[in-house]
Amino acid sequence: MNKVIDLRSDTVTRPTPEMRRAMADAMVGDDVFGEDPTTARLQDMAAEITGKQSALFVPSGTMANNIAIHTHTRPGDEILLDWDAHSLCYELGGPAVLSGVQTRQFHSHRGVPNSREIEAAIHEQTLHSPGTSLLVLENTHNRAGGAVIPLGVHRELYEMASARGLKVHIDGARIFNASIASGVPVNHYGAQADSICFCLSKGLSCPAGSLLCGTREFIEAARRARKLLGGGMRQCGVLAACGIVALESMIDRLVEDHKNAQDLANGINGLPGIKVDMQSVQTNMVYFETDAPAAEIRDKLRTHDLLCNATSSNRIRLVTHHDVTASDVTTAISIFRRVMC
Ligand code: TLP
Repeated sequence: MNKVIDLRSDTVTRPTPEMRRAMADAMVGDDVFGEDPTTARLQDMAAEITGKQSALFVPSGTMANNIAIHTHTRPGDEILLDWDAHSLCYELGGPAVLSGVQTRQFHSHRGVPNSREIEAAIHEQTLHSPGTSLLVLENTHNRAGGAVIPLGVHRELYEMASARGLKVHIDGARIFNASIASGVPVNHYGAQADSICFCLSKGLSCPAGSLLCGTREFIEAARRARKLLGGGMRQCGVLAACGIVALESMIDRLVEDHKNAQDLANGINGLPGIKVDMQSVQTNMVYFETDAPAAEIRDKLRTHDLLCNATSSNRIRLVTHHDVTASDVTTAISIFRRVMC
């Protein structure tokens, strides 16, 4: 039987044998009472790695973003985010539904926003306009091809936003990919935001969980928001144990995923009906434009046991991850040749 090569997302990664052992051995308690030692340890590690005072374990990246938005804003505020932000495109209107805020969008170039454009979009609160209270950034930027926002851009945006009284939240679902690709330690990104979250359940291969990091005061408020959203978990040390393994041993290997993505992009770019924007291939994602309908190509690839994601009518996303080897990439390229040529 052929191995199914699943390039739909790095979320499909399964826990490693070491994670499964750590789950079995984890010391646990009731984390809603603050009594789960394994979760407490993971949170301490997350705070340290992001350079923040405190951290909170939450079930998903979506919840981390929504808790951050809820905690930084008041209903009726306006928040600024990229037209292609995950929070805007894939979170079911969470900012409006859960926090009562309205969004204003800005464009970015390969995921990199322009500080002047963002500043021009800020509103002071008046009798007529809602005040802008939060800027949400995403690094790496998913719909921009997994592109990395340079640290200097974060610095400029944070200085500008802080001077204008805005908070800044970084959706760092894949901040470790950004860090490995750029050589910038995660705490340097963390220093350029009021809050930052990251996911354990993507390239780091955990079954579930994200960490939201910020000041002690922010995290205390975020804990209440987590409870409100039903995200308080009880003996979640079994999940946190995987997170500890991930932070200790799964970060450096992301370089392999990045190399595999480069090889994959090089291998398929220029095949009939496929165009990859090579400059956007910076981490573990390959997005490409298709001449034929993307869904048609996706369905053909599936018949060869190659899974991918059609993200629009003529765009497909491939994501490399722990469960995809270099030899899977070679196989994937030959399947593409068979289907496209
Ligand atoms: N992204 C998923 C899908 O929802 C698109 C994926 O397969 O890439 N921020 C970013 C930048 C993300 O890419 C994701 C997940 C999230 C937040 C949400 O994380 P989860 O799925 O844990 O809620």
